[in-house]
Amino acid sequence: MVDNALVSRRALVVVDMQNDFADPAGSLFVAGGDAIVEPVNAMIRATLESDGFVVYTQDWHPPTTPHFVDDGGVWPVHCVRDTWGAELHPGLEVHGPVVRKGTGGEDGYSGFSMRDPASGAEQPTELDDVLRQEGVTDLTVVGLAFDVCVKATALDGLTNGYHVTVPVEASASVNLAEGDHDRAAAELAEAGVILTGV
Ligand code: VGL
Ligand code: ZN
Repeated sequence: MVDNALVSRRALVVVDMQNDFADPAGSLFVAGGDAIVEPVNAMIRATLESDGFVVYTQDWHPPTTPHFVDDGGVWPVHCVRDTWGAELHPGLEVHGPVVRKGTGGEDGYSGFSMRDPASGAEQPTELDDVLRQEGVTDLTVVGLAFDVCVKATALDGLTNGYHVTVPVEASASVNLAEGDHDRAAAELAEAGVILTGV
């Protein structure tokens, strides 16, 4: 008989590798975002070759939302649903489900949950269900941006009971405020996320 507690399976969670973040012409281009497409692809292939699972998140906003600076938020307009900026980067190899977040105008920093900016109420995305159906126990979180959505997804991964690793070389930070990258790295390490490549 198999003891399920001894069976582990890894998922690669590819966060928000979308034109607005990963293309230099994108509205919220993350410096170095284009340079991680190929390293992320290599990790996607390696994960599938070792029987892991690959899942993608996609920031998917309505045209106006309190997430955007025009409507009281902090971010320039980005990843508006059904636009070029919201599409996954054309160089990204897609071999797994895509989980959208922010679809109802919520902040949606974490791939696991969406938060109403007005009420603070949180509701889950389907990510956790998808991972459990696949028997996933361990997460490697890569993509954009390290100090925003990768961080939030990794922290929620821990909360939801996964072992979480973030390879820093397969990510990049937006650094809205100077020092955000280093603060995010410290916060992740403190919480129990394994950071590699630092
Ligand atoms: C993100 C800022 C706003 C991200 C999403 O994917 O890291 N950053 N929305
Ligand atoms: Zn967003």
